Amino acid sequence: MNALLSVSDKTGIVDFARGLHALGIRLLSTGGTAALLAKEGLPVTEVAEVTGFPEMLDGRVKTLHPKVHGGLLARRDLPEHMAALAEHGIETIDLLVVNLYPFEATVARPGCTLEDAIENIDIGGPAMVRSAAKNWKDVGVLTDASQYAEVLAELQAGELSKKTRFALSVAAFNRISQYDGAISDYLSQIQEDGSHALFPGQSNGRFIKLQDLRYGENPHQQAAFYRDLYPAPGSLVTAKQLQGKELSYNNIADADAAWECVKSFELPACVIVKHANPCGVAVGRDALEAYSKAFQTDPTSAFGGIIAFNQPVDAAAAQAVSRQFVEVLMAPGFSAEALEIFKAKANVRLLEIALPPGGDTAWAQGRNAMDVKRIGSGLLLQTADNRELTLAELKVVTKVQPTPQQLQDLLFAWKVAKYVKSNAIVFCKDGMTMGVGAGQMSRLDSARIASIKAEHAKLSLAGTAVASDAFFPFRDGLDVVVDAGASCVIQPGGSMRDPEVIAAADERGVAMVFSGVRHFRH
Ligand code: 93A
Repeated sequence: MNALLSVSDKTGIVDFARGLHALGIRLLSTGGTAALLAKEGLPVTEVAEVTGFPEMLDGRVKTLHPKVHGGLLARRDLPEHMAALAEHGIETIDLLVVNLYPFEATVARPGCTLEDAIENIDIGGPAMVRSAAKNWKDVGVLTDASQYAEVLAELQAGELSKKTRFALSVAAFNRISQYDGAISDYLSQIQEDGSHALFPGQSNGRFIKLQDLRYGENPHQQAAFYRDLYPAPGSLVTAKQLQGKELSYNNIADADAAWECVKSFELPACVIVKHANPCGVAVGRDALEAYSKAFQTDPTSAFGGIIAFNQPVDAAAAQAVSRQFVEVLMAPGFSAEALEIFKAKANVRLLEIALPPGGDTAWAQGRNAMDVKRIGSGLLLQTADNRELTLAELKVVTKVQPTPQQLQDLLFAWKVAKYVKSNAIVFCKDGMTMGVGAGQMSRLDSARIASIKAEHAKLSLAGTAVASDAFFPFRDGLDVVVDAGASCVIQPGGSMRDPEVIAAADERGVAMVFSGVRHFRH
């Protein structure tokens, strides 16, 4: 019986080889491995001797030879195969022990050059592993030192079982797949001169585990946090935690919702999120004003919220925020005084996160190009809802024309509604939310809840702008928001009963614009 040993990581190989030798197994090996075994006093035949070819091209070609691959691939149950081996003077190789050039460890080293990486792509090793693993019925293949003890014990007791050989083959293909994955991941993110390629901002279907989480949405669920291999700049996973307790599953989900919303504004903005919905959104002159307005929308819900800013947090904003119970606070930066203020609140999780570069593409907006939703044994995939609305796209459908101020409020309300779970009804005025109705099965109930919330917050909805994420199927939805105080409305339009709803708006003397876009969010 012949065993071929060719390992980069030489841990445990001498003892294993000694065990094989004691069983009368002949040892074949490549340069470095052979030298080590010989030094330890083991009889070993160099592969170069078997092939009649020296190792060449700096070791790039060592085992890539029919004498090796023929010996690994021949089916022992086929007389033609065995005759071919005999004809060409090839001996079977029945046990293969290979671990590969350390590609993963090489590219993980800081300063690794493209040349280093390329030289550490093993070709002959994986080729042999594939040959042996394909021919698992006749060949045992070991790809990791952790397998030596068990395999040796089994050989000492007789021979490798079919079950073991199959398990070794599966493990071998898994290892090769992992190895090739590492090569493809590394090469995909650099350019031919070794410099970093631009991030595509799009998942290539591969994720890197950032951390295990204490638990999932609930304590009885296990959870972990993964990021795309190449995150878009300004996306949540690029955030740096400056202080506070470890992020929880719900913290991360809510922080994402808050960040997605706040970075869509150009003016200084603040978004407060609870259970994935914004419960307060506002723009202002500065962080403090934006926060104060956002907080007013729904002070009750803001308790324990996730707060996001799209500009650095200064001392004044930090002072104001630190008066409330906050789970996570995220911003593109914090002044030294702001950091000092939060030092006294060690539990508050502070996340520093750079804004995306900006532009038209999902990548430039720090967004995913695709949305994925897991369903029972399947996936739903869609391009992300990256649609932004401009003033020019609005279509006034009523006799009453909105004033420029109303148009501003309508666009603001529309922007917020996009980040509110459907059915979404959002009342706004002067760059702040005045009532948010989220996640109801009936649009009417969302409208009612929004006005109840305004009542709780002691805000008047008189003269507000209201956004509805989808059209009003009947006039009743419009009546509810106008009864609550809205003086102008934005909605996609497109209902069979648009004429009825427009007539109702005219009858009630409010302005209504159609956006032509729907923003369901589930
Ligand atoms: O350069 S290779 O891709 N060309 C080969 O023909 C070849 N054969 C085995 N690398 C090759 N190997 C690898 O060499 C093995 O996978 C193993 O990692 C390493 C062992 O070399 P040595 O025994 O000289 O230390």
